[in-house]
Amino acid sequence: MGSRSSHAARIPDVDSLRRETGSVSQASLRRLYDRFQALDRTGKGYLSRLDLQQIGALAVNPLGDRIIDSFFPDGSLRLDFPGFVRVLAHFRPVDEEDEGNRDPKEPEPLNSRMNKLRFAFQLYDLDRDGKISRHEMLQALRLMVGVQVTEEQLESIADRTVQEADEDGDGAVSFLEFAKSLEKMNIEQKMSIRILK
Ligand SMILES: [Ca+2]
Ligand SMILES: [Ca+2]
Repeated sequence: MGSRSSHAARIPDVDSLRRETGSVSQASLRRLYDRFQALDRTGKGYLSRLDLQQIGALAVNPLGDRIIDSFFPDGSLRLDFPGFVRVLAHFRPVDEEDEGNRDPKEPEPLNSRMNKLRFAFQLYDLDRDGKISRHEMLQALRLMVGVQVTEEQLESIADRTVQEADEDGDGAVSFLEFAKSLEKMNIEQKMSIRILK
């Protein structure tokens, strides 16, 4: 394992990356860098969508394609290492020790509950207007629910899901409504994939 020497010194912006992502350890960054290089089979120096589809946890996730989209904001086709770490950091479990030691003046780490929720929210809010419409809910459910469910059933699930979360009655789910409706759910566990540890 790790016969290829990838020194932390060669990793771009190590310190700012570590701060931003919630103090990912140097060793984890090095492992991630190895992973990045392994996924980059042809040694291009960046990753494409195709490269990311090799990640097993994404391949089996019903919203995997949308998660892959979030690695490529603004229609870019190339993912560099800092971008790779930033997106993966949302999936890193919150370390209670980190939380306790965190300097309150520093920005909230990407793996905080709030940032995990924000990340999840934008997987639904396709047109980025800050609300999940009934139509967007339906599209997401279509990906998540098996083929045995009829279109009619799907529409009624979408209606119910939106209605239950929609507190101000505008027919859509805002980020706050989304966060509130997930309050009781263990998003920590649902959105933690042990990639970085
Ligand atoms: Ca929307
Ligand atoms: Ca609403």
